[in-house]
Amino acid sequence: MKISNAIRTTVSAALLIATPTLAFAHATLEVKQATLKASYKAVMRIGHGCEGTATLKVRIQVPEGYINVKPMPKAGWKMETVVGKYAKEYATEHVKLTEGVKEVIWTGKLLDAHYDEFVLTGTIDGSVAPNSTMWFPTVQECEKGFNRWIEIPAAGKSPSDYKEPAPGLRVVAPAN
Ligand SMILES: [Cu+2]
Repeated sequence: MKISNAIRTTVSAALLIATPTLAFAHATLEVKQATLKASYKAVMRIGHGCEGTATLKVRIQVPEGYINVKPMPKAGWKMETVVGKYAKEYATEHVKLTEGVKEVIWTGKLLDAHYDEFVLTGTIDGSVAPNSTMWFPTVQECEKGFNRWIEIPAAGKSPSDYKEPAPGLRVVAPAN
């Protein structure tokens, strides 16, 4: 009895340790919650390459409502942005924005054995629905193959139900 309990405890402890590691392995956002009408720094964590090969390109799609986005350049990586029209006009404190960065592409090399982060800053517009999730579809192009982190969970499902879930950001209303 005592032994089996000890084993069970060990197994649960191992699971507790293993779970964050697994989540960490995909392309994931470091901070998974943001506040409406506030700035948000998106740190995309790339935990591994594709089938053991190095990542040569990382493409991050910027969700609608994440406005005034500026990507952070990375030493050793070429960075490109795709600028396009927003679905609507956003009124910020200073200007009205009708277009902005919709996608960021970094080209370089990240070995499968290594880890790196790709960073954007911007603002979560006040028109985004509170308690909704904004998705940041992310694609890794590697020496061999791709990882397409673009699966958006259907109603009632969670990202962990999918093999290549899109990184998600929970948006909440500001505290009163
Ligand atoms: Cu993974």
